[in-house]
Amino acid sequence: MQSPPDFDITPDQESIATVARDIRFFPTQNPNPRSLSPASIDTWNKEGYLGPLDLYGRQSIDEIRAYFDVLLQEALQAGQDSYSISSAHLKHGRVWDILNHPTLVSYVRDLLGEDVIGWGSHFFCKMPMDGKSVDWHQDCSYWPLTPTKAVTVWLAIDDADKANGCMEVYTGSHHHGLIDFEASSAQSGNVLNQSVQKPEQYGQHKLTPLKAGQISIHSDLLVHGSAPNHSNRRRCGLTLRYCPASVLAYLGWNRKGVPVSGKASPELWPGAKRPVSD
Ligand SMILES: O=C(O)CCC(=O)C(=O)O
Repeated sequence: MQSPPDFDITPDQESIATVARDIRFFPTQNPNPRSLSPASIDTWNKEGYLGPLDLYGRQSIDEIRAYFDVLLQEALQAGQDSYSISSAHLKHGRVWDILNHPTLVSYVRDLLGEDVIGWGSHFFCKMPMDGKSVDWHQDCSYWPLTPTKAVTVWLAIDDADKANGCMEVYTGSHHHGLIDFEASSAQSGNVLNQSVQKPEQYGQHKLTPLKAGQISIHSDLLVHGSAPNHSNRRRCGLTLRYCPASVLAYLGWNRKGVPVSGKASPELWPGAKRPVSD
């Protein structure tokens, strides 16, 4: 079997430009959500962002953090950096289990419908004072998926606040389609490689502090990013990516997908297997 591709932190824009995509926000129509409130669905459609939502209690998130500490040590010892652990659900059974967490999946199902694929998992770990930012961007600009119906769940592994570089979003910016950006480089301190300019013209700025164990959810069209960690506390978040099973993935990205709710056509999403090791 071919090994699944890694989530490319800085993907090849030229490849993505070759595939035809339907890029716009598709509002959720769900009069009877089972886990979110109807008011939250309205907020989602207006703002493209939801949070904070409670997921893990203190003991569970402490255990997940201790587990991540080991993954991070291994990555650092292998010469990689603290942003390098991606497509982790395909390598680490415990990350697979987080991607499949029933409460988390029920929130996502309320937004995306019954048939849902989880296809991404990437730790964004800002070490104390590491100086790195995540410049303003839209996730869909990086992903060869169509139509643009993917969402990210951001799980706080550590407490995240303004001082250690929590996520910041421009609510409402998901209504602007694909927004122009300038290319940027690792030398500029950006973890990714795109920078949307003057984001304030697209929406309302919002800091999104979360306590460890809480989650937020954002649309793949939402402009978001995060400032450097100026504190002596680590700020790690695990991003978990989902889309409806009807979404088409190009460039082999469907091999990362796991049906987490309902059913999926094996032609579109063959269905990755849980890794045997944690
Ligand atoms: O964790 C961060 O600061 C950024 C995460 C992000 O850009 C994303 O979830 O797409």
